[in-house]
Amino acid sequence: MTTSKSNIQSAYTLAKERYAELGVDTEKALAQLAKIAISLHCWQGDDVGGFENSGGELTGGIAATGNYPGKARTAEELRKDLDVVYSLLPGSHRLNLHAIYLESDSKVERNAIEPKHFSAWKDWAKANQHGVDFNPTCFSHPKSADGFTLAHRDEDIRQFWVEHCIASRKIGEYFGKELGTPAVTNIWVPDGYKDSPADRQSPRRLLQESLDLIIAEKIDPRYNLDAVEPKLFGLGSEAYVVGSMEFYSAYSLTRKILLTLDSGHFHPTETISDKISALLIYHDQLLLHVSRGVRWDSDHVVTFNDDTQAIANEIVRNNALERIHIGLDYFDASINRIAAWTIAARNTLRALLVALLEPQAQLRQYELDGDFSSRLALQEELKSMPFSAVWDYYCSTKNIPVGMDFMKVIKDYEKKELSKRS
Ligand code: RNT
Ligand code: ZN
Repeated sequence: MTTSKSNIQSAYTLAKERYAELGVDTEKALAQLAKIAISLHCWQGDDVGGFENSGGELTGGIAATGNYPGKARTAEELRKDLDVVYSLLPGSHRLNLHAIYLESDSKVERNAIEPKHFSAWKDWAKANQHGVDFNPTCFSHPKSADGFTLAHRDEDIRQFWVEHCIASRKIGEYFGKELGTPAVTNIWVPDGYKDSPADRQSPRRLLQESLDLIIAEKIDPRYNLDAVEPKLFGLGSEAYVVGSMEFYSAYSLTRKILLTLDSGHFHPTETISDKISALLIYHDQLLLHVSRGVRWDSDHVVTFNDDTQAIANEIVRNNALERIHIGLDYFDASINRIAAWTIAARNTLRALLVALLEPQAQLRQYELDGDFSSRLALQEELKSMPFSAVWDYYCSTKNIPVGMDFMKVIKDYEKKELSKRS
């Protein structure tokens, strides 16, 4: 089934000419693509379990369904799995870590986490040239059991989570310093109500107060960038989420921090792609959690669909590759977890490539001329341009498996490694 090198090369030569006819330089597009780092979310590898060894279940209104065998049980296994994923992706990519992925011989409270608990991650990231991003874990914990954390009415509980988030920013700073690339530390809290609250504003005021305490200490943006992530609803917070889009949009803008857009966090027909151009007028930088919402779930594996393409198009059309941090966020336990990571990351990169191959000048000219028929015609023609020949060539030049070949590597690894895990 393997595609021969010469077929890849000749398909590319033809594709290059087809794109050149449209005024698109495929080599330039590939050079730009090679510079993009996607941040892989560590939590796909073990169903958002983490290594606190508390045996606690996943809470916070998110859920990983499925019981596919072979999930990582230790940080070492998770790193091993990630190595396989990175080996199947062209380019050099980042890792997005959650606080519960710390390593320690004894129990460490969330508000007492320190850089030293992440030194093995740092060594591995350094050795493999991965930048690292970070997240406080404000869920799956007794102090979040009633669904509230930073917006809790109890001051002690709020304070606990404030301390956890401050500690997390310091870990972000540590990674940034050690690795020479800033960590984006993203705060997402589950706080919300299943049913209609009597008072929608007080929790939001508390959240604002807590966040202000968290970001009070300035950290050099060369090392750490702060981000906040809104959401519309979760399991058990269907009627009300404290950290809504309006709340965080205004918060992040007034505090000059990053806003995170998760594609699964809006109304089912609402897309994040259309928000990008508007937000970039006001925000220096954004963080994306590329995901796929399906009915009640906001975290399915990213496919190569219209939504993913529209997100990639907007990043490229707004010339924002330097201003938008691209992370993935989903958790699927029903298929091989390494395949879940790889398929979605490859899809995201492929969508970015298609975006980079767009004849922007021509499309804009049609628009300025009021020739919307040609604009539509070209947009539709582009959908069947031979971008896959460019993608295959790109993978092949980077010595990355082409086509379904990456699944062979995953199947082998499953047999050799994953099947031995209970
Ligand atoms: C939850 C948010 C958040 C989490 C991770 C695990 O709805 O999307 O980003 O998925 O922090
Ligand atoms: Zn998210």
